[in-house]
Amino acid sequence: MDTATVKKIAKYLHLAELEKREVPRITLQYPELSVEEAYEIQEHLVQIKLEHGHNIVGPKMGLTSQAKMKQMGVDEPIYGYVFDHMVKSGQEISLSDYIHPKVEAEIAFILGKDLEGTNVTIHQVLDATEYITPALEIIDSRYENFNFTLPDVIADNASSSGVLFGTLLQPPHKLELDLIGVTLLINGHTRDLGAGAAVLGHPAKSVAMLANMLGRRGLKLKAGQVILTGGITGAIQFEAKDTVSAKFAGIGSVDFVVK
Ligand code: OOG
Ligand code: MG
Repeated sequence: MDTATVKKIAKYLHLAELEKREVPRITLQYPELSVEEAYEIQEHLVQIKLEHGHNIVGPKMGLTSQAKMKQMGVDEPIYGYVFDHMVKSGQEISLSDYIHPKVEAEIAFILGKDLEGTNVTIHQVLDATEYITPALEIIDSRYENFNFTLPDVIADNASSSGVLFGTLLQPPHKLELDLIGVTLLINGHTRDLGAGAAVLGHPAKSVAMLANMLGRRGLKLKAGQVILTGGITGAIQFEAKDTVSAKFAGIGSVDFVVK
C-alpha cells in the first residue's frame, strides 16, 4: 500500500471520529489490508491527532481477554493510543459525543520508568510500575454496526474514544492483580463480571506484551504514561440516563452518569 493511500485512510477515519459518524470498514475496499499496513495507518492517524494539538496519555492494549476476543470475533491482542481529550474528569458524559459507545472495565498502569525492548517480562513491568488504578474505557468504533476485522480495528486506533479513571492509586507490589474481582453495573444491575486474570492471565502480562509489540516497531513505553491493559469483561452498550459503574475489589470503583 502506498503512502498516499495510507494517509487517505487515516484522514477518512479521523474525519469519522471528528464528525461522530459511522463509516464502512476499510477492508470492504481494501480486503488485502495487512496488520502491518493497519499499524501504519494508525501511526498516521496518531500524527494527525498530534497535529491537532492533542497529546498522548499512553498506549493501550485491546482484545486481551477471551470475553473481548469472542465478542468482537478477533483473536489477537492489539494496541492503540489514548489521548488527553479522551480523558473525562467529571462524572457525567454526553451520549452526543459518541457514535455507538460501549464501556469496559480495565486495570490501568502508571509507569515510573521507561520499558524498552522486545523481551520485556512481567517482573520488569511490575518493577517499572508506580501505581495501578481502576478505569472505565469507552470504546466507539468508527465502523458501521461496530463491525470490523483485525486490520480495520488496528487502523481505527483500537476504537479508542473515552476513559475515566478511579481516584485511588496504589503501588502494584502489595496487590494480586490477577485476583482482583470486578463487576460492571448499569443502573445498579450487574451486567458482567470477571477478574484481573481474564487479561492474558495477569494484567502486567498485557503491559509486557505491549512493550514488546512497540519494541518490534522501534518504540517504547515511557515513564509517566498511563496504560490500559484491556477489557476484563465484554463491552456493554449504555443509553442516555444510565448510571455506569465498575467496582473493583480493593482498588476502588469508577462511575459515570450518561446525559
Ligand atoms: C477494540 C478495542 C478493544 C479492549 O479493551 O479490548 C479494547 C474494540 O473492541 O472495539 O479496548
Ligand atoms: Mg479497552
